[in-house]
Amino acid sequence: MSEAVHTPRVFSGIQPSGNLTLGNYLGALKRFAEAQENGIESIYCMVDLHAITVWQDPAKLANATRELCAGFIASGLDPKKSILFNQSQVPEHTQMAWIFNCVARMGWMQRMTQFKDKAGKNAQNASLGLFAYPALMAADILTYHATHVPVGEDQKQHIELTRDIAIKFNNDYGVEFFPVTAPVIEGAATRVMSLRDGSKKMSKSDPSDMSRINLTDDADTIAKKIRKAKTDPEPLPESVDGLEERPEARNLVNIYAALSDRTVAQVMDEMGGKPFSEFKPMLADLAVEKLAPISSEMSRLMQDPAEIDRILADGAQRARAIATPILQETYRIVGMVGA
Ligand code: AQP
Repeated sequence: MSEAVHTPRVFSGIQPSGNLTLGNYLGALKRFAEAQENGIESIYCMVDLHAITVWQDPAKLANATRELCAGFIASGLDPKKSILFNQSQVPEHTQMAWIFNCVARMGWMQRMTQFKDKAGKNAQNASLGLFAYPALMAADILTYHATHVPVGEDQKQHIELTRDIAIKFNNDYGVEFFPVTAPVIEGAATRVMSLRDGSKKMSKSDPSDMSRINLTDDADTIAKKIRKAKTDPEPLPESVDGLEERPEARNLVNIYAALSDRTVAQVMDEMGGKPFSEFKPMLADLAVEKLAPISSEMSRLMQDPAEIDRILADGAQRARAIATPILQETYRIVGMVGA
């Protein structure tokens, strides 16, 4: 299967499963906005159907979906240049997901670390949807023949599964239909870690609010969370190598680098040797400077939910115009009468 036959197209999604975090911003939203001017058609989805793989309060889910859309726009995504919509308004995703449920193998799904992490010790009680999640994610991507998927490091395994599904479908049916999608994992903060535990990723659903910075946090809260972030007692090392065995220090330096659009080496040239009592306030100031305008733009946009709904409906219509013929052709390849 040659990727060259497919026109470049970007797809990525975010779950409306809580407040957007600094991890979502640096690992996803900021990079989406930066890529906007590259001329490649880009489709961004609020994946509400993924969110309900774990329990979501219905009223909160609707609000989180609108807030996520506001977060995309406040981060710099222009809904005229990119397609922004929520997944449940485009039924082709779930239709395609069923086909992929029949392509993916149980053994592949059982290897997914995100399922193991989220299901925890009580896997028997996890939803079937949580287990099937990666097949729906493959459908999200491949229903648009997307060639590039910008994501954080945590999603790499799911993109590899998407590639396996595309390759198996193409082989099974003797076609060259689905592209073999490439993950795009770039930048200094592709894996932002929890502020309380440098071995865990920063996550919307972490029970501790102190573990993350939310895009809606005010300046005082951001400063407090950074001040209280877990670190070791040593000052910052003199060079990048010295960060190796120090996950919490490395995390804060990565965040500083990503927020200031510099490399980790450049940050270390300036900050190397500083104690945390000096570095943390500088990081807090930078985080407030970069996040406060996003947060206030999000609250402004949230004052007009009808306008957000209109943007999502318009995006869904444009998304369907791409998805419908690809699903139809998939059905035809599989042998569905009437397709
Ligand atoms: N900590 C992170 N560092 C870098 N990138 C991250 N992303 C998420 N957390 C980090 C990236 O954000 C995009 C959307 O992720 P998602 O919300 O769809 O799913 P997730 O990875 O499961 O994110 P959360 O915050 O951990 O949500 P919950 O807690 O609901 O599961 C993806 O590109 C992801 O890589």
